[in-house]
Formats: sequence, C-alpha cells, structure tokens
Amino acid sequence: MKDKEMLMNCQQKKTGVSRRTFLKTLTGTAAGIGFSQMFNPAFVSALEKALETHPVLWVQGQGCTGCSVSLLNSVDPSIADVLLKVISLQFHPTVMASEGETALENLYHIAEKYKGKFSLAVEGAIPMAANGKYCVVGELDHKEITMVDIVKDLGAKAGSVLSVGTCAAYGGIPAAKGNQTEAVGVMDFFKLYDIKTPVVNIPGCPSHPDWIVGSIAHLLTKGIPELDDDGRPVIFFGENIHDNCSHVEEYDEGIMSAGLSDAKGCRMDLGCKGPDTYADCYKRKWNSGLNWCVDNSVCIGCVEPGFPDASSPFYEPA
Ligand code: FSX
Ligand code: SF4
Ligand code: SF4
Repeated sequence: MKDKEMLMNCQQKKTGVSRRTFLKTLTGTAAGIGFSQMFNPAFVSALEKALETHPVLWVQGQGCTGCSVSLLNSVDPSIADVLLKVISLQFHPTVMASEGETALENLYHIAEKYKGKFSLAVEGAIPMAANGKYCVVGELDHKEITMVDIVKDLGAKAGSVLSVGTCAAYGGIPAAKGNQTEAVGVMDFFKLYDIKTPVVNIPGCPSHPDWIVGSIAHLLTKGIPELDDDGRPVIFFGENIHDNCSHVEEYDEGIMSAGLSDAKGCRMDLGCKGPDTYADCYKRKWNSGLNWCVDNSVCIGCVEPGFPDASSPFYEPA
C-alpha cells in the first residue's frame, strides 16, 4: 500500500515546472549527493549563469538510448525541464524537433561558437570498424558523418566530455565478447586520437538520472568533480555496494536467498556482483527512490569497466 501511494505521488508530480521551481528542486536533489554548497543561493545563480555560456551537446552512438530513457522515466521534474532548462541542451537526437542536415549543421555551428566551453555528452559506444560506418549519424554536403567523425571533431573542441552510460564510458554491451563493430568507449577513443579534453565517466546501464544531472551541475558550477581510477565521480561511485548493502549482515551470518522472490538473505548465490561494484544505488535507489536491483534481483555490476563480460553469467555466482 505504501509503495502504491509513493508511486501515485511520483506520477502526480510529472508535470511541467518553472525554471525557478526546477532549480529549487535541484538544490533538494543535490542535498542527497552531498554538495553542501548547493544549498547556497549563490549556487543557483552560478548555475543559471553557466547555462548561458556552457551548452551541452548530446550525441548518441552505439547504444540503446537507455540512458536518455532513464532520465525520462525517473526524474521529477520532467525530462523537458531537465534537458532544456538545467542542462541547456542544444542538441539531442531523441528529444529535439530539428532533424537531418539542419540539425547537424546546428550541432557543428554551436560547437564552433562555444569552442572550448561546451560539454559534449556521449551516449553509446563508438564503433571503429569499417571506418566507423556501423554508426552513420547523418549527412553534411552529401558526405556521411559517422560517430567516429563527430566524437573526433567535437570531442577535441569541447571543454569537457561526459560519457553517459557504460557503453560510452567503457564500451559496455557493444564491446562485449565478439565485438564485431570494434566498439570502444570515449577514453579509449581519445587515447587513439591523442585528444586531451577532460572526460567524466558516468557509467551505469543505464546511468542514474541523479548521476547525470549531478555531474553536469558540478561541472558547470565547480568544474570537474573528483574522479576515481576509472574516471568516475567519487561522490557517486566511491562506495562499495556489498559493504553498504542491507543484506550484508545476513551474508556475514551465512543466510542466503534461495530464489529471486525470497525477500530474506544475501543474494550472492544467485549471482550478485555487489562485492565487485562501486556505486551508491543502495542508498540512492531507482525508480524515483522506490527500489533497487538487489530488492528484486541481483546487482550485475553494470557500472564497472568490465561489464557485461566480467559479470556474466548474470545469475551465477562470480
Ligand atoms: Fe549502453 Fe546507454 Fe546500457 Fe543502453 O548510454 S549504457 S546499452 S542502458 O543506453 O548505451
Ligand atoms: Fe553483498 Fe549482494 Fe549479498 Fe548484498 S545481496 S550482501 S551486495 S552479495
Ligand atoms: Fe547497476 Fe548494481 Fe546499481 Fe543495479 S545495483 S544499477 S546492477 S551498479
């Protein structure tokens, strides 16, 4: 009953809001991610100012759009408010009205105008095989523009790059065993082309909306957040899932779940990869704070560089 009420509240809240209300909500969200300065009105003013000078250009390569959908499903206020008012998103293939050559021209135009300042958000991996032809994004002057072309050109011009999702960060599912398209993540791609633009990895398959919005807000107001050895913000990916899991005492006592519908017990025998996974899902939760993977299933380590091969088979012990 309690869950049902919470779900209804979440649904009722899915309405448009003013920019001011959104920014207030963001400060509330920020409280959960530990940015004490976000309570300060100066933060709101800094963010508003940054929006005018630091647009975000969001490009999609070899992925499932799951990270965009994650934002769409889980963030209150609406995706439109997040993408247009907070992130100052000026290009996003899924939500923008513009299309075709006009859209691509605009993408390159904004990148030139805000050279060295804009953030490039990359969703999906970059397929390198066949000169990048596995992911043709569009055409300019009758020439095919591939994801390789876009990340090479715009990545070098950007002030920073956000690799949204495990595919963009580390290759993820497209780079799994077999990898016919020779998919790579942004950091590996930048090494190949000697591009020095700073990269913030926001993995997760998909990435949590708070991780995306929080990282961008940090970037716009305070610069690059502190990153771990895998290029992820420590504020979101600094803690071990297993050490903080609500089942860890049962694990210590050897009480194990017999099946996925079993509410009691640690889920290690069912394939839980929590001990090898670093993220704050255990306290942030998913689906507007309703639940997280370990409640109904297992952690499959979706934020880790080796995902999915290192976690496979998902439902067998490591
Ligand atoms: Fe990959 Fe994402 Fe998984 Fe999908 O950025 S991270 S397959 S949820 O959409 O590309
Ligand atoms: Fe660790 Fe997973 Fe067991 Fe939780 S369910 S205690 S994360 S192994
Ligand atoms: Fe990914 Fe594990 Fe978090 Fe689930 S609990 S989102 S599988 S890191």
